[in-house]
Amino acid sequence: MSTQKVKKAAYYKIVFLGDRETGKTSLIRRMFELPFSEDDYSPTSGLRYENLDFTQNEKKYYLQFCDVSGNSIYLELLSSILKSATIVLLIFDYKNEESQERIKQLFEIVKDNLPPERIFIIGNKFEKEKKEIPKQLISFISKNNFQIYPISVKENKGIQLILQSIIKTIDKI
Ligand SMILES: Nc1nc2c(ncn2[C@@H]2O[C@H](COP(=O)(O)OP(=O)(O)OP(=O)(O)O)[C@@H](O)[C@H]2O)c(=O)[nH]1
Ligand SMILES: [Mg+2]
Repeated sequence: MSTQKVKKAAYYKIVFLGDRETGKTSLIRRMFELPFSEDDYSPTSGLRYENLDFTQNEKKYYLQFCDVSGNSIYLELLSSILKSATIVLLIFDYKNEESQERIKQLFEIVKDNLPPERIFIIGNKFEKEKKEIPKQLISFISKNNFQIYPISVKENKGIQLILQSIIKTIDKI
């Protein structure tokens, strides 16, 4: 009797972090091409994992999205969540200064686990904003040489660029 071993593909873990209501779950839903809904906010409790498999240029990518509640009680879990992370998305809300302060705190934890090129700074709810770096973040962005990805999950803007940057980063691993 012969047994055939099927090699399981490795998933790259992409962690979504940010304050409550910054739009992490909505962003993941968009990446799955699910419709956006502005009215029914239901906070994520703890962690949720969603796997996204797709093919680009005949190459298969297996992504495991880890959607982390923005409630700060879950911060204790962060170091274990980050252990096997490939990329971390730090998400803030252009309309909410507290959420901008929060990504600076999160970065202090994330930077011990990942190099800067694996940390993406995402500004959501970029709708009628001017194309400026929020003043809370000016020195943080320049000190660390980051770029901001301005997106609007609502208007479906900027999301493809994030996916392309995830792929580019994975291709270099
Ligand atoms: N105007 C606007 N609202 C958005 C956008 N993205 C998300 N929202 C709204 O913001 C609220 C919070 O969205 P969620 O995706 O649940 O936020 P979250 O970051 O997952 O929140 P937690 O799970 O509590 O951490 C919802 O009412 C969304 O409809 C956006 O691009 N523009
Ligand atoms: Mg959520």
